[in-house]
Amino acid sequence: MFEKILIANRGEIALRIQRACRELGIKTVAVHSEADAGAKYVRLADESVCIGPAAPGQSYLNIPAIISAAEVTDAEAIHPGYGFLSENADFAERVEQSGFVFIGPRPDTIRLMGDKVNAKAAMSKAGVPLVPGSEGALPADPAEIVKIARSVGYPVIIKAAGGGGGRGMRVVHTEAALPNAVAMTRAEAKAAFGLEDVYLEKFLEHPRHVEVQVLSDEYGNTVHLGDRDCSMQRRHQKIIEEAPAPLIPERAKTRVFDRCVEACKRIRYRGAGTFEFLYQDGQFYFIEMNTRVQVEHPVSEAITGVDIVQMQIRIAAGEKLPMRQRDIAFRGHAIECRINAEDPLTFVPSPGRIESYHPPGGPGIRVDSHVYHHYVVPPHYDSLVGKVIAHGDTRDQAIARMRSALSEMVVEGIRTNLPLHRELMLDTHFTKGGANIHYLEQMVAQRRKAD
Ligand code: MV4
Repeated sequence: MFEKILIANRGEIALRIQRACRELGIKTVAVHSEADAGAKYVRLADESVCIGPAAPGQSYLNIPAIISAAEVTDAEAIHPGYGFLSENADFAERVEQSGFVFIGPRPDTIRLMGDKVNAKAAMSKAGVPLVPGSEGALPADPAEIVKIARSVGYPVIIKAAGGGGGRGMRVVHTEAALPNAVAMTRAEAKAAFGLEDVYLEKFLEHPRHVEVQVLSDEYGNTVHLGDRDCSMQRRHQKIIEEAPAPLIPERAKTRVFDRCVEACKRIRYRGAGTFEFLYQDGQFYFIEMNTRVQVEHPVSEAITGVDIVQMQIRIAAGEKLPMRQRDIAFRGHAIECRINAEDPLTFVPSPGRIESYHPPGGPGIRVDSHVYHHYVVPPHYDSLVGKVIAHGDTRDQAIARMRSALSEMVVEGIRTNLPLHRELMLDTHFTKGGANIHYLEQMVAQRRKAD
């Protein structure tokens, strides 16, 4: 096992990774920007290194500064967390070339999944179901594109191969609008991702976002930790996630879990990963694979008892997975609410000093947060101030525990979306389960009209 790990991230996930390290007897190095010098995760690390000014480009995205910090502190491995450099294949490659272990998939796997056209081709070969669409990137010939769209049927969606997570997409309802939409998406893709490849899919109008968590070691052992429903989102920012996804037949799930495990074995996947699907009318359709730990990983930990971050570290250290699929028992239901420093009505970020902080507790409640009384939420980064995770024997019990937790929780001095979460835990469309990806945006729009 490693003796020392550098954590190339900030906030709650930096703290989460430290906790996994501590339990494994591994020393930690925090890297931080000037804006995060007083942060809790910096104080709690065994060592810390300031890697640059507040702007992420000069600190948390500064590859030479991070690798230098690993060199001067004698760290053996680097955990990238989520966001920032976590899915940057060039970073993973430079970490390895500098003699450190990157805690994640091999650089070529990250690169493969970064190009959504290649990712889909790889998954299709392994029998993972895809959304109907173009086979590979769209050709240059507009007549050919029209043919493809006709065979798929309108509406279609044009996506940038280098995009993902909602960036670089365009919905097209008519043949007349197609050529211009393709040209625009290509131009944006080239500017934003340096890759002008675009592809076409049937546009699904009311899907749910359901994802599958996997763990894979270097020796061809793979397990899945079931699924998560992340449909409660606004502008591609998830705000509530839960595991398992409610109201989906077990047969459909088992089939898709098996395909994901098979795909990991085929591509010799290493580490933790997430297969993102759209689920509509009883069918799963693969859209993307994430090669990092995700914000919402705690709901899968709650229902399986598996520490996903520890597993990432053990796999990176060359250990074999300590369990087989049959050893993983799924227990109950878990829900996560992301608490953001933002206005609950307008969603405008609300950084500043927390004047009062009381996290909730009690049976089945977990809080992952880096904030504390008088902590100043800096304006330079995402607005996540913490995550409340409620676990229960049933979905109803998890919701009841979440309601209780949210009623106890106090975060004052800044605005937070706590009122929105309290409202959603009482919303019948949420409580009955199975709301689609558009529900939250529609609910917010309704509320605006009512005001
Ligand atoms: C889609 C889709 C409908 N049909 N693809 C957005 C994020 C990216 N991961 C894929 N996205 C979508 N792809 C087809 N063929 C609708 C979305 C989508 C979405 C997906 C998941 C969660 C939230 C979303 C919000 C808007 C659109």
